[in-house]
Amino acid sequence: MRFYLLIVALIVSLMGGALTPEAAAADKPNIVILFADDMGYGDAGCFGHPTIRTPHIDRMAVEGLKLTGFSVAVGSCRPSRTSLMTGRYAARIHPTFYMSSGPCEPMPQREFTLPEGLKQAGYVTGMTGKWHLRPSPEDLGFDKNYRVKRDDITTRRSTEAAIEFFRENRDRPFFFYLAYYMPHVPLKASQAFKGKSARGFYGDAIEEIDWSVGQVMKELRDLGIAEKTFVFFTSDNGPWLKKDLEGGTAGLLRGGKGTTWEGGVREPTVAWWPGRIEPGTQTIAFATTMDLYQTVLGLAGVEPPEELIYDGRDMREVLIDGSPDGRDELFLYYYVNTTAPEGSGGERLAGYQIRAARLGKWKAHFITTELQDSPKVEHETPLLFDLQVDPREKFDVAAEHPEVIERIKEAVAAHVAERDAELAKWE
Ligand SMILES: [Ca+2]
Repeated sequence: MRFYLLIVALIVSLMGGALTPEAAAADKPNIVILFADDMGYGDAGCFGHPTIRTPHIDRMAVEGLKLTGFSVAVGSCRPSRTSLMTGRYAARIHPTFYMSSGPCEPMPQREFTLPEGLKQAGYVTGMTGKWHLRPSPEDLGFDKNYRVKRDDITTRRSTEAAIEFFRENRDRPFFFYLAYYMPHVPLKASQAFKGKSARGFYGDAIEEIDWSVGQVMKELRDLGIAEKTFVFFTSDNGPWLKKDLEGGTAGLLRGGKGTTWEGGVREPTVAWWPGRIEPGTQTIAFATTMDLYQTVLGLAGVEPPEELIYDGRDMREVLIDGSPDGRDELFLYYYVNTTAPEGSGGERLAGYQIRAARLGKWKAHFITTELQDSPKVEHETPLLFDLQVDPREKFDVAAEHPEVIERIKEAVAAHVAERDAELAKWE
C-alpha cells in the first residue's frame, strides 16, 4: 500500500492549494488504543471480577462507555492483531498467516494498515510493546516504535513510552498503540505491584495494567488534550484457561483463548473521550476490532482503498455514541495451532476453519473444543445459542430454530465464496 499512498500524495500535490496532511489533520482527534494480551472478559472490576482491583479501568467506564458486546475477530494473538491492523479477517490476507507462534509470513504490501491510514491523514503514529506481526511496525506505518523488554518492568516502561509520545506530540494529531505484554504468561509485574493483588501474580499483572490506564488518562488531562483524544481499551483474545491460576477468567462466558466460544473473543472493553462520550454509559451492541479499524479511519477522515474487502464498518454511533445498532455477522475462525503438544488432542496441521458464526444475537457452532488444543467435537446439527438471553452459550435451541441455522449456513457459504474469490485474485 506504500505505492498507493504515494499516488494519493501526488494527486493531492497536483491539485495545488489542497491542504497538506498536517493542515487537514488539525481538527482530528488523537487516537489511543490500549491493548492487553490474553485478558479475560471477567478480569476487571467493572466486568465483575471480585478480587482484582481495577479502579482506573472502572473510572474510565464511569467517565465513558462500557461495551459488553465487543469482540475481537478471532481468539488468538496473531490473527486477532492482524484484523485490528487491517480491518479484515486474517484468512483473507495470507493462507499461512495465522500460525500462533514461531515466525509468520510478512503482511502483503496490498494491506492498508491502521497506522498507514492515519499517516495519510497527517497523524504521527507510535506504538510500544507486543507487535507479533511481520514486517516491523516501522514498515507498516508506525513512525516510532518504543521497544521495551518483556521483563518485570515491561508495563511500566510501556506506559512511560506512551507518556513521552503524548508529550512530544501534544500539538499535533497522534495515534498511539499501547500493546501490553501482559497478562500473557510468563507473568511479570514491577516491585510496586508484585505480591500485592489478592488474586495472586495474575492479579498483580492486571493491577499494573490498570495503573497504566490511570497514568494515560491523567497525562492526557494534564496536557489539556483529553477532550480531543479517543481512548479505547480492550484485549487481543480471551483468557488462557489452560494456564490455570496464571490465566484469567472470561467471567460468565464459556471458553477462552484458542476457542470459538464467546470467552475466546469477547473482551472487557471501555471507550473514553471526555466531552464527546456520555459518561457512565453502556452498550450491549455487537462490534469488533474490525469495526474499530473503520471507526478510527472514519474519525480521521480516511477512506481505505476500494480494492480490498473490509469486514467491519464505521461504527462511531456504537463505539462512541452508545447506539444499539451493532454489526450483523461474524465468522469465527479457528486457526489451527501448529505448536499443539503431541498427545494433547490439539491439531498440528496449519490451516483455518470457520467453526462458528454469529448472525445478530444468534450464534451457531459447527465444531467446538472446550479448551485450546482439547479434542474437537463436530456437530452434525450445529449448536445454536441466543446470546442475548443465554450469553454463556449453555442452552442449545437448534431444534426450535432450524431456519436460523439455514440462514447462518447461507451467510457462511457466501463469505467463503467471496473470501476465496478475493484470495484467488492475489495469486
Ligand atoms: Ca493474546
